[in-house]
Amino acid sequence: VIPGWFSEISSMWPGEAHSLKVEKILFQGKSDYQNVMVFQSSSYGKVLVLDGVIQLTERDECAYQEMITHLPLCSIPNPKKVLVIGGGDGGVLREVARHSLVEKIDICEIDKMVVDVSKQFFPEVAVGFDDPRVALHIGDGVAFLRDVPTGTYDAIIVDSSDPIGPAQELFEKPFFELVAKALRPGGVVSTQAESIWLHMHIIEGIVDNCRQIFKGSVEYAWTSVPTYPSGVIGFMLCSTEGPPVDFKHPLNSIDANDSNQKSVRPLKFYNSEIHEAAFCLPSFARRVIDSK
Ligand code: AAT
Repeated sequence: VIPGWFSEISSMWPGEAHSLKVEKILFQGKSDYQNVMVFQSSSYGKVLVLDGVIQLTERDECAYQEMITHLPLCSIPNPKKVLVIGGGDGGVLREVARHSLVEKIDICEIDKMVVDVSKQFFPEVAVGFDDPRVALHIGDGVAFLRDVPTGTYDAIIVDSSDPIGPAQELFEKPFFELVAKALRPGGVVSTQAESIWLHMHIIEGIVDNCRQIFKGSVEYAWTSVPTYPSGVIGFMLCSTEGPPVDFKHPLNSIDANDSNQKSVRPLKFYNSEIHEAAFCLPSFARRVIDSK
């Protein structure tokens, strides 16, 4: 450990640890679920850390939040009801809110401290909570889904932490079954699905489960996030049986209906070209995913 630097050390990426220089620690607390820390870094702005793992930095959060949201929402004609699981920083809400056809946005985050700390230290991310369509539920995503009536949502976005800690169940088969049940026919889900460089075994398991459960499309996409382990992170995109969904060819252009969001910054990362490119996989990953 280098004094004055934060190093992200975890058994999920043994033998490597990305480091950021710390200017100042701004918050440290322990919630019922995890250790919560915010620090000012010298090169990536403020950083939110849960149990020693980076959840977002001001500089590169766009690459994750915009992609996990617009990949699913730009792939269906008129998303109206959207559920976010996790995502207590509000960044995914900010992105969902750009879609003017959306009428209702539920969010189920397990840890109220994440929400409070984000509102205090990350106003440009937590701005997502200000949208009048948003309803916040504090609780476990699995328990929340059990009570959702069949076919409620057009889209579900699972912005979850890694499968060590409170998010473990969000990577397991029973959770994906609940997600499928909560979606309307032809509804879509997008989930945080780890790194092709580090977690091919986890991805293989997710793909296997999803092919059994989602009878529409099942695809893996990825993006570049310099402060996430290995610098990349992926998403599982699936649709339920019903009107077919072609994730690789977006049919909604977000840029067109973005203009009514004057208070929110313009898109930094997402566009239709990068949407299509996100589904191109290196051969080693393509082989594993197609073999499932
Ligand atoms: N948008 C920032 C990126 C995240 S945040 C993940 C969120 O999921 C956290 O706020 C965490 O409290 C919440 N969470 C964890 N488990 C559950 C659960 N069971 N139900 C509801 N919310 C949950 C993800 C960063 C990925 C990091 C990659 N290394």
